Amino acid sequence: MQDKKIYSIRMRAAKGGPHEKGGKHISGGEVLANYEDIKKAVNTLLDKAIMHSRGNPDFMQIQFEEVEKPVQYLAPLRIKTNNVSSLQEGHQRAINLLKKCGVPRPTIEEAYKLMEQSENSGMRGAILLNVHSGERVDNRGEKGVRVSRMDWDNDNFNNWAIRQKIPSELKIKEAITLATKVASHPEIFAELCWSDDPDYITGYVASKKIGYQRISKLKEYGDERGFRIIFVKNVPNIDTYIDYLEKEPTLLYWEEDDDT
Ligand code: WAQ
Ligand code: MG
Ligand code: MG
Repeated sequence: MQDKKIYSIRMRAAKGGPHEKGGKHISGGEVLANYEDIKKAVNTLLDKAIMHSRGNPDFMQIQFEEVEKPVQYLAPLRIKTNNVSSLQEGHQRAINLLKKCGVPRPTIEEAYKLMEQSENSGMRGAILLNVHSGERVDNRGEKGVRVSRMDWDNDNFNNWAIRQKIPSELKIKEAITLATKVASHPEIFAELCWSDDPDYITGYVASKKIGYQRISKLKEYGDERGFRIIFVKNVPNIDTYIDYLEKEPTLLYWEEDDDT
């Protein structure tokens, strides 16, 4: 008999000891799977971290747990690629897109200030910023808030990628899955992200309004600083965001009709 329960499988890897003992973040990952696919999922996560451009980890944790809440299904955000010819043009594009999402100029400046000041030995999660005041509202420090319990079936993603003329890469699948989950929260304005992998310079701005807008250059090759900033409306209880981001099980599903 087939077991219809689903499981959240999560991985984190660091170098120089575990994250909580000051180790450098190397890689993290999250997958949702049926019981019979847990082995495959663990392997995917292991592969992701064991040969990583940020270095070889000396600490790794992979854990799984049953998910009890019902899954929400979301169509992937529409994708657009903005090709830019310089770092400056990339950030200008990002700033304009954030403005389109309703993020005020001073808040965007606060976000950039925060990133410039950051030591960033490697956050593994996202920073939540109050969209109106520009203040950081999560209290997760160097850890940040890790968006979790989300996935997108490989075959469905591959079909989507072929149709969009986008490379079928795990990195892109993960980023769109995360961005779609984040953007579907009614009180989240926008997300700004670029990778902490030194060999990956494409980043994005995403929201329900503008979709997933890739920007071909948001940092220089070799730079190991990456960020994820989520611009949120001021609400009395920040835990409602954190609970949604960490816990709400979410699967993407694309149908050809979604794009017409
Ligand atoms: N939840 C919250 N924050 C995260 C998560 C997560 N699940 N995963 C990563 N982060 C944060 C963390 O602070 C990392 O330092 C930063 O984001 C970058 O993570 O071509 O690969 O996984 O369309 O390196 C975007 C462009 C790639 C893809 C982003 O980010 C494309 C990427 P990375
Ligand atoms: Mg990642
Ligand atoms: Mg990374």
